[in-house]
Amino acid sequence: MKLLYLLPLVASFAGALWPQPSTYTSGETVLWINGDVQVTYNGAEYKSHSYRENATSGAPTGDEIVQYAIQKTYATIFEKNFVPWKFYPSNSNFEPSKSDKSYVTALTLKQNEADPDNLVNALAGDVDESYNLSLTKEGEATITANSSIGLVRGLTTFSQLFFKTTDDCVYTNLAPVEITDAPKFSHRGLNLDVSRNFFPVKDIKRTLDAMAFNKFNRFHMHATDGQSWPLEIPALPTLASRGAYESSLTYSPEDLGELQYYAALNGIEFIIEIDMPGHTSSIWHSYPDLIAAFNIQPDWSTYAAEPPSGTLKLNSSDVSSFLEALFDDLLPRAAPFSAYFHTGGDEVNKNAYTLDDTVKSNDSAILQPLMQKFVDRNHDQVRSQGLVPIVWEEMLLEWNLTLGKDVIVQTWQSDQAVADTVAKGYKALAGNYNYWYLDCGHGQWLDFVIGPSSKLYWPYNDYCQPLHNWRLMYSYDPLSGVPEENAHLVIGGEVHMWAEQTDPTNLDRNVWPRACAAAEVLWSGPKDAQGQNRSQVEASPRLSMMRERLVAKGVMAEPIQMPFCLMNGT
Ligand code: CP6
Repeated sequence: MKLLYLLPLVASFAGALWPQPSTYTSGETVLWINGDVQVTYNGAEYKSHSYRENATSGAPTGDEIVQYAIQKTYATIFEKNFVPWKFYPSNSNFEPSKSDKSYVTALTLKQNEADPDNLVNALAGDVDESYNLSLTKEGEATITANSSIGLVRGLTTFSQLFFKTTDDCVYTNLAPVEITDAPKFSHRGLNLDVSRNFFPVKDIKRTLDAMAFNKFNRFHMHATDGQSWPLEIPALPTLASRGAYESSLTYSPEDLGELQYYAALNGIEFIIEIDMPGHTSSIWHSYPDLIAAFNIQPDWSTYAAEPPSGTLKLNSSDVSSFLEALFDDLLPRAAPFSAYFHTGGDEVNKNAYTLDDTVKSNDSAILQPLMQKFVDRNHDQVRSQGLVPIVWEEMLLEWNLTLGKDVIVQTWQSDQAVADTVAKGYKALAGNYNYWYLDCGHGQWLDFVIGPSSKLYWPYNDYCQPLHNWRLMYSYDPLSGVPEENAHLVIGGEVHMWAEQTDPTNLDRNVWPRACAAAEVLWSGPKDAQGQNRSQVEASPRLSMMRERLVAKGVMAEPIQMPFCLMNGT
């Protein structure tokens, strides 16, 4: 037996789990596995899966989530696990001998406690995701956990113990295995902007698959923004029919429900954001009277962070009625799949209100109480559906709003913002844009060309230095600068896929494997078992292995190095 994180690189290829468990010991005994393995789930033999693939109402039960995870573990192990030729010397015969085979005979899943009442909703609280996993040399595998989600996380780890031979047999060479594991942070999220570019349901489902494989547990859908409104709101049908890029590029209630249900099956809470009052110019196409400072050219940047400028008016009863109708429609559909609802609040440019006929001022003394009323109205309605509001950091730190103590503040501009948020007693999400913005990956320059005559240049890339490779993302500490006594208020963080230059053609390679780096920071913690910063040298070959597993699952994660670098002994 050996402690994996103490080993040199070559040996760590053997047990490439991602994210790294809290404690992990393994051996070198080979065990094969096939469909004869007897699976027992809470005392009953598991024969075939029984869960709803999709549901027209409500979230899956804990039992369905585990049954789905068992089936997915089968699929991963028997259909998709990769052949690890990239990790052995060229043309070597690295596969275990097939004479005298021992097998994994039993996989026993035991849940020690009953799930909370509404499991998916309770994901937002403290659903216990810890688990223990053991695999004896004799081939007895056992996963124990306190919740269904814990069993799911354990099954994900279990699937990463196996490899496929070139002739499609499946084995592990790591027995005996002993793992105890629990996440460092309870909120481990990925934010996908589906407004700047549209992402079909199948691309988002693939992203959710890859997220679950990395033990992410929050999908944040940045559902609307200034450039398009893809989210269908049946009570306000013109929002999407006029605001979407094209009539087919929308999420119907059925599409949204399918995504929410799929996320829940994978143990992922689905958080919807309607960003406001800024980032709303796409509403202008259906409700022009609600929007101020729409698409001011050429100096949009006086009024907004991105073209087209435009903001919801700040002192308008028509805006209030509109928001009430919007939330009445959407919140009841959000609530079964999340405890949260994100009301935005980033990058509001005060100058826009000089052109707002209900305000006609950019004076903070006038604007601040109006913004307070605006946010209070929204948050009261969010709470009336049993949801907890999330806001971007500006609402607290720039506008100095008085927020309810339940509100979660999503920071993005600095480490100081995390420290300031928790110093005020609020729960914070981390995700500093200098580290965890996935859009800053490939040297993009955004050249907005708006209309035939105006060539507008937005120096977006200035924010992206240095470019965000996985090592930079891996070096981010969500607790940096946060005093020990406030650390418990940092409930986790999110990586962000802003989609100005990302669409389905490059989604996978823009997100993966860099988001894996954040997943490990959030699950395993920013420090290693010795309290040191995580070693990028240790992580690098392990991340390459994870990347191979993602590719085997059909996720087009980009390579972080060539196979030559991983082939020991070449
Ligand atoms: N869109 C929205 C964006 C950004 C934000 N909100 C953003 C800001 C700066 C950078 C990247 C993205 N594109 N709605 C900020 C939260 Cl560098």
